[in-house]
Amino acid sequence: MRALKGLEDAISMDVLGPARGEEGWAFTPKMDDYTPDTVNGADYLHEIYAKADPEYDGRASVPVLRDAERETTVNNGSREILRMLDTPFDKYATREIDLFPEGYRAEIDRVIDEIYEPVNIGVARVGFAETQAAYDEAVADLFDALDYWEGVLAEQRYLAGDELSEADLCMFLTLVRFDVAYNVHFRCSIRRIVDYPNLWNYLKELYGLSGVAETVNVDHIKHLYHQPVPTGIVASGPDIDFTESHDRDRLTGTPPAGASE
Ligand SMILES: N[C@@H](CCC(=O)N[C@@H](CS)C(=O)NCC(=O)O)C(=O)O
Repeated sequence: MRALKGLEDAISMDVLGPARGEEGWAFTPKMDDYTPDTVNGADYLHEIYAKADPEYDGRASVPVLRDAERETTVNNGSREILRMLDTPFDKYATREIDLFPEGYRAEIDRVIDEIYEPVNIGVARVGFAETQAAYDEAVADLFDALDYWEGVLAEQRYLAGDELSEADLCMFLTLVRFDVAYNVHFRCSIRRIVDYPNLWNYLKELYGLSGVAETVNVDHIKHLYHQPVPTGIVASGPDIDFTESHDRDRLTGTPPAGASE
């Protein structure tokens, strides 16, 4: 959202390292393309939560949106942050893109709700299943949902209709990690996204939108998801080329002008 709207100058971004030790997420600026905490100079994410609320003893999760001037956290919910960047931050956007367009709003929220459990959370339900029965149920639910959206995307360019929306970004985040992480490490292995003609072409179209490719770091994805393996070995494959051409122009609808230059 930050890249699509051209909000990079309004909102800086720090990137935590992949490993979570005893103190949770850490800033590891000496490792490849991870950054220091440029706002508070913290070593650990939990320090940032404590700064906003010294009594806080819950999980310190990412993403977290911070207010650098007031030195506090604003929100740590990905869905709400996505909406904030799209609407209240719109006045700072340098690209004219509305991913919550009038006329589609109810449908966008319905789709975001519909994909959240089986797809966005579904991959983790599969990956963290502790019994065969729990795994079997979770993996079936995940692939039922992917099969369903494969059918929708055969007829429709985007998840909520002819217009690119926040729902597509929610789906993108799971799809772009799927083959390189969830399929390998979380045993989401019935099919890969490249095996679904429509989901794969849809994923390539989203990846190709202006600014999006720069937000995807496959090494970061792999190091995050593969690192619980006791040896610390990161799998080298699969070799996925998100930059191959896609076939989505066969359907009605085009991405917003600012996103497809
Ligand atoms: N409600 C949050 C959940 C975020 C979340 O679970 N993030 C994971 C990484 S994708 C995390 O930070 N986990 C660390 C932990 O649970 O300790 C959201 O959807 O934004």
